[in-house]
Amino acid sequence: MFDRPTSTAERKAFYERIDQHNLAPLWEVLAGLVIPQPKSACVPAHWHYDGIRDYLLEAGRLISAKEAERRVLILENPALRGQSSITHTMYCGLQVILPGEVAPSHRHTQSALRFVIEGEGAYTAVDGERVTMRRGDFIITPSWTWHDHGNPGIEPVIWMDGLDIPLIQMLDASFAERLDEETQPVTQPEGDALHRYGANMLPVDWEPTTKTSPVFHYPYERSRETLERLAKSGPVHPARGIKMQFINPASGGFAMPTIGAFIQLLPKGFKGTPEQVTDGTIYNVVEGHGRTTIGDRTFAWSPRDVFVAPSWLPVVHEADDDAVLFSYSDRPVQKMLGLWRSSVV
Ligand code: GTQ
Repeated sequence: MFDRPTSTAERKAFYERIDQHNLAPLWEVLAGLVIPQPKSACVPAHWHYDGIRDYLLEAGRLISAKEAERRVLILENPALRGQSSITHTMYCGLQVILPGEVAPSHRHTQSALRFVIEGEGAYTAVDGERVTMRRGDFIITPSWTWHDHGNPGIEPVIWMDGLDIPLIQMLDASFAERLDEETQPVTQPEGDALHRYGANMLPVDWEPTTKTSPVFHYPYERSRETLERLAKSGPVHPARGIKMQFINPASGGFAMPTIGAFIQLLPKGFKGTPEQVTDGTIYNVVEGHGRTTIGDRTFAWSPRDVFVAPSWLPVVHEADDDAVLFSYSDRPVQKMLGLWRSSVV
């Protein structure tokens, strides 16, 4: 869109002189800075769960959850190696906790989500309340909330961690601290927040004090039933199937201000139309088999796989059987700033 001016010996000499003063000419770089449409440095990528699971269990023999603080293998975008990023704003990891282990209590300004992939019997505690993690459950640990994980059960439990680590890093706004005790005291019975705030009612005198959802557990059982019913009654969106976003019941907005999370059902035989969105999106397959084409790459996925679609590359989903995809992105940030765009209206 913007043309780069021709270079002359005189101009080059000028650039060299000003370079010593930490100055640079905009007209030499403008075309690469203000581009007509997003061109992400991130690339589409797909991780087969079967391939990662063995490494996770191997990590389980190599280091304890306590020593590691969090025993996680980070899924790095192949174009962003070494940056602990799956997109420019989002982090993704798979965390494993073995029977009897505790991942100690801490809090940080980074917001986190957990999406449970395998195993039962572990819990995450958020600000005094424990939630038992079940496959497909979506759990949030909002910015600056105390959280620890434990596994009193009998099998390894594995989940996906989605955090806004790269975004917070870009803003230089990271604060973190550890609790003196390994596990935080339990002050509420299990399920309290979900009943108190998540039943389409709010306590009559309750006012929000944070920008995050007072509900921190979104059980799969509920979201799955909703998808099932909506798939029967339709309409099915041509690109998205039946797609819902997890909300903060106190605001109607996203559950956390920096990370948006979604769940969608693609009915058996679904062949989607392309959609481009400005939020690079991380997907986790909950159920079913299918394919997603992202730009010029096609990934054939199975349950528990993770794949990532960078900003603005056309995404096309196809499902062989009824398929459910969980996904997350920085959409709330983009929407709040008036930047989010989709090619589909
Ligand atoms: O569980 O608190 O994957 O603090 C990375 C950083 C998980 C966590 C991660 C974290 C956590």
